[in-house]
Amino acid sequence: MTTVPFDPAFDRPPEDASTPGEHTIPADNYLSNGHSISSWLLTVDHKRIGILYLISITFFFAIGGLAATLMRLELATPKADMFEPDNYNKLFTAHGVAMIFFFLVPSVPAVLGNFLLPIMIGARDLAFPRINLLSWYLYAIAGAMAIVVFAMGGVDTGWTFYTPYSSTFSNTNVVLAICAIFIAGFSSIFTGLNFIVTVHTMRAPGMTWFRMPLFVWSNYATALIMILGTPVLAIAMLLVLAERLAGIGIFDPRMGGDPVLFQHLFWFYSHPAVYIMILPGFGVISEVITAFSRKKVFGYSFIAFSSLAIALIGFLVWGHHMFITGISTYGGMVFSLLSFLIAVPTAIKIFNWIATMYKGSISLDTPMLYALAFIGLFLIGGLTGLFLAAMGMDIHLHDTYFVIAHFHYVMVGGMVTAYLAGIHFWWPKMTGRMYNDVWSKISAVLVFMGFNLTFFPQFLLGYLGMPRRYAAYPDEFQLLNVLSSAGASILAVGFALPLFYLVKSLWDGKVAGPNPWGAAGLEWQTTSPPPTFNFDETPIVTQEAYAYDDIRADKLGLPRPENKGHH
Ligand code: HEM
Ligand SMILES: [Cu+2]
Repeated sequence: MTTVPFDPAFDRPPEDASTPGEHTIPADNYLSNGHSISSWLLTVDHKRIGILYLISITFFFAIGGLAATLMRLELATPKADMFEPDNYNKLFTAHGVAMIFFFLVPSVPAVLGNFLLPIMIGARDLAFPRINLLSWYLYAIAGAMAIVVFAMGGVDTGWTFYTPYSSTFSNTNVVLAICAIFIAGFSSIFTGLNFIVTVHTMRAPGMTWFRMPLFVWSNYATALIMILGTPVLAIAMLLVLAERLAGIGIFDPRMGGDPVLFQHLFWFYSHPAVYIMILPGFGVISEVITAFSRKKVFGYSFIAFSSLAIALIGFLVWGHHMFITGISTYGGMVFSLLSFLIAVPTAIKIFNWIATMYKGSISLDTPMLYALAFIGLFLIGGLTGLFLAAMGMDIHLHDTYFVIAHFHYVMVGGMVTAYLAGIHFWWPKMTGRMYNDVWSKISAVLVFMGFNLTFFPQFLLGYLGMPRRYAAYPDEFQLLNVLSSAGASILAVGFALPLFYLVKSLWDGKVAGPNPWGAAGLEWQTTSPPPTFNFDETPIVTQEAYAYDDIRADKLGLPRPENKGHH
């Protein structure tokens, strides 16, 4: 491979790109195309639907965040002094339901995936624009039902709805909550379907499978899980309804049922679903790391195939949530081994991102700060998953704060951080404007510090034996709990800040121009914000993804380095 000399003009984002006056917002763009309420609520433009999701999931993030704040306040002292234990149960259920089903599952796919996937493959829209709108309406109806449930006093089963409590004993509004989750599930099935058909049928000329950006690959793998896994959740939920309303004896042992059956069905969806809640984040990180290292991604096909491998193996490990339910020791061993196996494709990704940065020309803009935070935090989350996957260890740690810390490191340290990386990376594309650089960096640092202070002590608490889901605890756990609550306040500030400077940028942000980061990828070749049909002419793709060496060579008037990768 010929080498191309380092060029500072290329290797740093062009300073002038965001100078006012250099660029203007294009008169014809998807935002200027209609300002009435109905032009939004009846839109079939994937970009507008992405924005509808952005607003609605932010709302649920705030609700889930409010519940979390109240929990951390309660846990600042050992006694249950703010909430009765049963109200505390409702609080963590509201937190889990809002965050998982109404924020994290739709976050990257429904907002960034909707907005970017068609543009990244050079398409005018998703394959089924009306079904895309239907997905959002299903989400909105389900969300409204969830709000009604919370307003009517909430549910106390936990987000996992374990039987026989949910099917027989709980006195709260389980029926409506389950209906809400059932409907939200269909929203996600339709989104997955749309992504799969779009990737198969709508790629621009020259956009071969192995030229697709890794963000598209990861959303494709996610879509597979959405359409294969979510129906199982829907059925499990229907069975709980049937049991609750008609008492037909699926989960109740008195009628020949088996309560553990529910856990099998629930985790058969919900373990793969944790990959719905991380794979799209992996995609964001692949894009951000390459763009801010100015280097072609290392091991493109390994990253692409590892997403598919994770989607596949993810369906084989659900039993690691059930080691203490009395499954057979041999069953447990198999689930344990398979869970170790899934760490392999995950580790491949981390290795490849680090190799991508190696000898890259790195610039520490806000999206990159979030991406670097992601790598560190997700690594801790993933590795502690292996502790839990070791059966003997899990018997000690199951249902303790160690588990809470593990999944928050992957879900918040991982996916939420990736979501923020993505929002900060593509915000100029979505809105045409840059946000405040200083404030965004401050918020990235606050999120990182606040996050670690909140959740690291929870590993220790769990190891020391503090169980999850209680409003009160013995005095000796107070110090670590106070640290955690203090961290949560910092984290809350870190999460609230973007709301202000991002919204403010809509009025006074510098005009971004088509490609403020100097990044590769079709989305940077159209205007910011893009026109309604994304491109004035259908793009013809002649290069691999992330051809930073080619871009640099073109810029310096040198011959392009020979491509040794895919075609
Ligand atoms: C490296 C791969 C991973 C392994 C081996 C792993 C392993 C485990 C194990 C064994 C448990 C059960 C602990 C227990 O209840 O005793 C668990 C819980 C959990 N993990 Fe992971 N995990 C991994 C990655 C992830 C990812 C990527 C996510 C989400 C993005 C995630 C989210 C969760 C959640 C939500 C729970 C607990 C659910 C609950 O009981 O409420 N994990 N993990
Ligand atoms: Cu799992």
